[in-house]
Amino acid sequence: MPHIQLCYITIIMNTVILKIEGMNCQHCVAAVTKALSSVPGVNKAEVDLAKGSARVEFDPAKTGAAVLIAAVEDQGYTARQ
Ligand SMILES: [Cu+2]
Repeated sequence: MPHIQLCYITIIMNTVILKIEGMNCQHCVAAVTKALSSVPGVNKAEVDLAKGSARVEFDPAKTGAAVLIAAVEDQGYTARQ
């Protein structure tokens, strides 16, 4: 019988909702989504124009809310948790 060892790597994702001010069209949504998605450790970023918010799923070992906020503010928008 072959011995098969399975190795499970568990990554626990955190989710944060950011309030974003300054978005007024789909171009803004695309810019914010791209900025958030480019942060190392971000798994998923969903930006909602109507609500003025972003839901970001990230690996807390690699990044955090402050980094995400900085990435959004780099694009000229205001973000807070
Ligand atoms: Cu815009």
